[in-house]
Amino acid sequence: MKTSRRKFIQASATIASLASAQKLFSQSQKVTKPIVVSTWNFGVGANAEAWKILSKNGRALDAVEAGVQVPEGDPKETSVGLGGLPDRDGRVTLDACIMDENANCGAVACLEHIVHPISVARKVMEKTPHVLLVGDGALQFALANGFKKENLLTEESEKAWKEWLKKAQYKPIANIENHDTIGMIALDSSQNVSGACTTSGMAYKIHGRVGDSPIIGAGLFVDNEIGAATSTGVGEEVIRICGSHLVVELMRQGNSPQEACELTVKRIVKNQQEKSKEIQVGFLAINKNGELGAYALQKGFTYAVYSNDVPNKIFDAKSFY
Ligand code: SD4
Repeated sequence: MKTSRRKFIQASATIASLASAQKLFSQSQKVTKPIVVSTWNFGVGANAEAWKILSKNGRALDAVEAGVQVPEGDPKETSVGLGGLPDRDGRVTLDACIMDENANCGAVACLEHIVHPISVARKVMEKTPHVLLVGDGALQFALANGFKKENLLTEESEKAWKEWLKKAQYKPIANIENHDTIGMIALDSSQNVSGACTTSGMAYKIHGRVGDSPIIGAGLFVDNEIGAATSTGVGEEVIRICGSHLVVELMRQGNSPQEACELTVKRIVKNQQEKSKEIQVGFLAINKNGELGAYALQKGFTYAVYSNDVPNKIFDAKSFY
């Protein structure tokens, strides 16, 4: 009796979620493809580069790689690539991942000396049977694939680290830099979705610490049937809930990207009532209709949008607190 009732409930739930998923795709909204969105204000420069590819009917995958290379190569951006703030030992260690419309994905974590970890991640995806390479193995792989070994610690970042050493307290302050990890997701004119995420991670972390950004399902997730999501903020809290995967699965169940981002942030609040008041985490999502969602724990999370209707503008995400 109990079993058949459970089966009935399960069947009804499946029918309900199928119905809402269909509702999502039968909405007669204007599809504003191509579209590219990325986290924080520096998303504008990155979007502009991605748009060069998308506007010529290029592939979303190529667009997101080219886009996030912009902050990676900018020594003034202290949270991504060259010029990223180091770990507590003064070492710049980078995390990145990339995912395409066929669920192919590649990632590197704790990679040193390479300006464009996103392109190493793409090589992992395309040239190896693996998804994630870390540390020295990732570096050796990069060098074997023609990447150049460089010093990523700029004078400014070294100075900031030496200042930090005076107290040596690891205490991330929400939004303090107002430009952190770049997560970028795009829908191209062939209706394919891809994403990229790259960062130097939390400044002054323990050497070897890896955040959410290179973890498929945490910092980034793409499902070409549904859409994509990416995250920024304190990566530990995103990993704990498989954040970006959760956003995409909530969209699959019929939620809009906005609703999905809000439900995901609320999951963090539910799990970490006290801690969630102090830290920042933000999610950004798009679905196959070109609809957007963005939501964060705290005020101050911004994102940049570029489409035919929105010429590369910065928006403020709504927040829980
Ligand atoms: C990390 N999520 O390493 C990254 C850092 C970040 O805003 O996005 N900071 O946890």
